[in-house]
Amino acid sequence: MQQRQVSSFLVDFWEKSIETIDEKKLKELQLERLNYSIEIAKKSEFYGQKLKDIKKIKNFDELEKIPFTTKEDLLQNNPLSFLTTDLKNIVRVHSSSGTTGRSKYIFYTKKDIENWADLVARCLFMVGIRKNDIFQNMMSYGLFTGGLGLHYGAEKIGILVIPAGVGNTEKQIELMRELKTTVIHITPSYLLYIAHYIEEIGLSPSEDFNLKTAIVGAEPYSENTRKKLENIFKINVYNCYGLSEMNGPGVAFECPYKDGLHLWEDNYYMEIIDPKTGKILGENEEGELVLTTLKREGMPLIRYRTGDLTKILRERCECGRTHRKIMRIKGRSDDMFIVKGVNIFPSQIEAVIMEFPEVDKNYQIIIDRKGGLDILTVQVEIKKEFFKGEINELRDLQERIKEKLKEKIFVSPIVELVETGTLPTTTGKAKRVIDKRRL
Ligand code: DLL
Repeated sequence: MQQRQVSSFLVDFWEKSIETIDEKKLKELQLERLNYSIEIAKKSEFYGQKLKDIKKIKNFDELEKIPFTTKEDLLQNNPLSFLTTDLKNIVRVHSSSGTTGRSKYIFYTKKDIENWADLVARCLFMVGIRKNDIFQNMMSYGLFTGGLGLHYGAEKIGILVIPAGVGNTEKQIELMRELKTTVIHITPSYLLYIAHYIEEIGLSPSEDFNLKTAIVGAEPYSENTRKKLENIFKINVYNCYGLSEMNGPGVAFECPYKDGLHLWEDNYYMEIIDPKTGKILGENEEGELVLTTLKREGMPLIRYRTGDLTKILRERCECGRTHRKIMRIKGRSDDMFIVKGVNIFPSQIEAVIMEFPEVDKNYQIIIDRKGGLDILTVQVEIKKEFFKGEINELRDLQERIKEKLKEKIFVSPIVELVETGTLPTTTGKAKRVIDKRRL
């Protein structure tokens, strides 16, 4: 197929003007938009009272006077109390469920949807996705933002979109082969599962498909998992971060340098805080990401605590984009579990086990308590060829994984090696940790 060129207007829009805006100008723009957000937010019932004494902000330090907005605020208040406009101006709602079982609702005006699609298009364009690509969107369509969010962004570029949705792996593979899909959007756990499925049915992930790019996000995964996926499929895997409260996917995205995610600072003002004290931290200091929407009109959120742990990278990117990068999300502060008094994130365990070539694509973490003692078990799927090998070699592998884990997480786990295909799989967000102490 002949390469169709995007119009020079779009190239200007995504590639030159906004992405590489001069740093000083970006700051001015952010300040102007912060004031816009605060003013417009005051129109909502929720912020009306909260922000009534806040005058025009002249520098970013003054932001500290504004209280954070939390997930609990969204869960406990009437969803409509966040609206800045009449419901008749709202054209879409998405939602995501909170841990308590209640849902957070996010409302969009027509302009909000347009703007979000532009942001997603910017992300896709950045990693070389163009009109002649075939894009299979393997994320759930519906209230979850991963489906429609990427769909509209991809359509903006003019790509052929296959709205495959999540699940039905056999159909996904058929679509990929028949329509010669070049780009997919998928969660890391589902992509690992698909790789396994493809091998099971006797196809080669790297040779029997036309894939060149995977956009992978919606849940934490390690750099080693990315490398594994890139090796299996011989494609580029780019990390995409977002959350419903901030539109959905497309808040931050990796450029071809794959060394952190550019967070679109003309649309979101970011701060990193100490999750315990709320104190603002500097660049290169790890903490909780706090975001303020800068362009959203229907439902602005001011100083929203995402719960996601990361840091702002000090080093500027070689790609030339001025929007600063954040480190791959380490996890959510509420993902962390404590075993024998030690704080552990599932991503730390994943990073260690995925380093071993014998390890296949799935794992599970089980925490239990016996006789007052915490017991951490890591179940790891091992590739068939190794699993069928010598028992002594398996024991040796088990020991090596255990030692490496102990070195990294400071707790000695029980390591159980199981054959590929044994552990439960999911097409949506993976549930890696089963904490039986809480059952
Ligand atoms: O997961 C939006 C999304 C869809 C992002 C598709 C990327 C791709 P929620 O369901 O509201 O929205 O969940 C948001 O998922 O706060 C993070 O904890 C986690 N998350 C999302 N992307 C990543 C990522 C969507 N790339 C929550 N790495 C966020 C790590 C991620 N965690």
